[in-house]
Amino acid sequence: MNKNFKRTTVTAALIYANGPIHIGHIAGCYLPADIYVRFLRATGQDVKFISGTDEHGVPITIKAKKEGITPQEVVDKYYGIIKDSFEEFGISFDIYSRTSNKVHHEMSQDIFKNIYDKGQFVEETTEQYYDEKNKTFLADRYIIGTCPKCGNENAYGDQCERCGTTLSPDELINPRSTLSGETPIKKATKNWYLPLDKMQPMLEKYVESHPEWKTNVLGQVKSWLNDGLKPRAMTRDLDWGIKVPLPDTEGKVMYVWFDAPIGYISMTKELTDQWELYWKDPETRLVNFIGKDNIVFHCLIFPAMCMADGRFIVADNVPANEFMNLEGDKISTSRNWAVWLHEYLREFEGKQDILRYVLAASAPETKDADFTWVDFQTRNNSELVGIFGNFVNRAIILTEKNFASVVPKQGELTDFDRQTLATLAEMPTKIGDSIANFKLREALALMMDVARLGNKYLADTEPWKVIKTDTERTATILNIGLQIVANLSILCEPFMPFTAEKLRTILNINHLTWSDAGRADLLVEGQSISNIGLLFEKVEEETVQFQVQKLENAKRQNLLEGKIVTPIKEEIQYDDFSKMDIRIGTITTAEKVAKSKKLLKLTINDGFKDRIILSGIGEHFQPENIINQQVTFLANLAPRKIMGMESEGMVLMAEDKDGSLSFIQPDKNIWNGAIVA
Ligand code: B3M
Ligand code: ZN
Repeated sequence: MNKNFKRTTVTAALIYANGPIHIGHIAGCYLPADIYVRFLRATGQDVKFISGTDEHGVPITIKAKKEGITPQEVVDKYYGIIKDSFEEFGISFDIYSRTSNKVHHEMSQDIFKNIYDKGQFVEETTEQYYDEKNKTFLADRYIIGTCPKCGNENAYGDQCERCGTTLSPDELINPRSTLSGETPIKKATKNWYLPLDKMQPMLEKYVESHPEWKTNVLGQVKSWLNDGLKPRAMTRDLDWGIKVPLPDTEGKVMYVWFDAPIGYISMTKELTDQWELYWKDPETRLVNFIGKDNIVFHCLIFPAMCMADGRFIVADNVPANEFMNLEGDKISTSRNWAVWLHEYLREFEGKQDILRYVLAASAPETKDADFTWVDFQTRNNSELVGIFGNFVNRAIILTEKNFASVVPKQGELTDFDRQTLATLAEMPTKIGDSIANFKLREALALMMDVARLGNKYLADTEPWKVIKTDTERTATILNIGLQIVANLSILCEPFMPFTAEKLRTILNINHLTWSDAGRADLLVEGQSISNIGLLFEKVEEETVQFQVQKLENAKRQNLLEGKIVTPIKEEIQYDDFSKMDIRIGTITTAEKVAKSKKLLKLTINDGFKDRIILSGIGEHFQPENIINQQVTFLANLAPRKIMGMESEGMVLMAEDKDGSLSFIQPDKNIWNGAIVA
């Protein structure tokens, strides 16, 4: 970045409005973007922070089908949930809008039309899969078939979720429509393509002019370029999306990845009359924050669109993060393996900054990272409570106790004071440089070093001891301590805005900017401060347990939903079956077998006598709970000796998906000895 820019347009990915936000989205894209923007604002730069929901595309129609509601209802529902949770979490967008708005439709059609009029699209007629019953072309996700790589019979037209292979619908063996279940036919359709193959030299030049991009970003982009770009259709045969502004295009809409990035522009237009400055002036710097799955769209396809259109600037940087996993496992919406932001905000009211801190501290900047609840607890308890909170609290309490909550006078400085303040003075630039280079973990660690510096300063100067002999010196020490707190209120703001706000309330300040940071005269002598209680509280063991349990429940639920029914055994004849004598009996006694966890000794009234059956159900039932239950048992199984006791038959059980056992019982009480046939 050797150019001097006048202003910055920062965008954060337009997430599909088909589900709520989880920590993976936040750590990957929205929190880094917010930290960056808050820093730019604090340094007085002209910046607009744009985001919203992506409300088109197959992900929306699939969700609608699943929930049995219309696509419009889907996007209305999730737009609200997403917008509210971002706001409560302190993601400071200048606008959070949606691609269903009129201005967006108009802008997308204008850009499409312009590219078309300039002759930049290539028209091509191809054969696509068509569902005759539903009279519709099938998007990749609506076609399933057998994966040519692994044999999974339910692979999608774009990807096999079992082996991860990227597919095209033509590669599927035995393709079927998910709408009708029928085999689709091939039908000719015309679409408009962006000739990325022809644009490759231009795109290569663009990418080469940005050697400063993150390695993970450049890696992906270069691998696409090495493979050779192919023309990509910018229209689709679908009914949900933005109408193609050309004659005779009934039933066609824009490809969702054509209109979605245009959303950044249209939302800026919604925000301000000055929008053209933020999109057309070459002295504007465009930065797109995204997750790694959106890299090619932002680094190649969207720039190609802008180049074909000719009116807009292209990204100067695309600081994409890798993925955040959860407790060692990939975050998955469909498996409910996630920490949902709206749930966090409900369960941890007023504690946005803990999650902001933990996610920023462990963000997947260069490689995938892992969120665990234990780590959440540790970082809170030992870093936020133990370092940051502890320092601020000590400075405030000591001032309250010894100087009636008034900033005391800064007298003569010692060498140690000067040394501490010199270190402090260097920090704002260091932190700022790290943020400007998208090294947010590093920046956050440096910010915490300021709190550490404060802690060490108090520990070394021991004002609680000095006060007994030297009030003047204590005044100087606490003045310096409070100046460090004031510095923290500026430096922590990009990361922990709620904490910064509390610090400003405590110190009664509200006018400081980044350029003030580093100074030791931010608070004036005699200014009063207020003690508003602890800045951070410990996260207790129960809280962690509760969250871990929630995830365990999700895992169990998945098991239930995902378990595959065991194949039917080999065929038998009626005679094979009729050899078995299956009866109904009643359990009259039940007791645990000594030295065995699994075995219960059951007495069963079989209509003739009491028979003993040893059954391996001890881990599933308490003996006292099963007395008088009627059960089904195999009566003519040859007696077997188990742990020295004879077992006369076998109680029949059914195992549920989660491994729990169930007796096979008649639906009314019937006579013991009844034959099951
Ligand atoms: N909606 C994909 C996603 O939600 C897509 C991003 C668009 S950014 C312009 O991850
Ligand atoms: Zn496969």
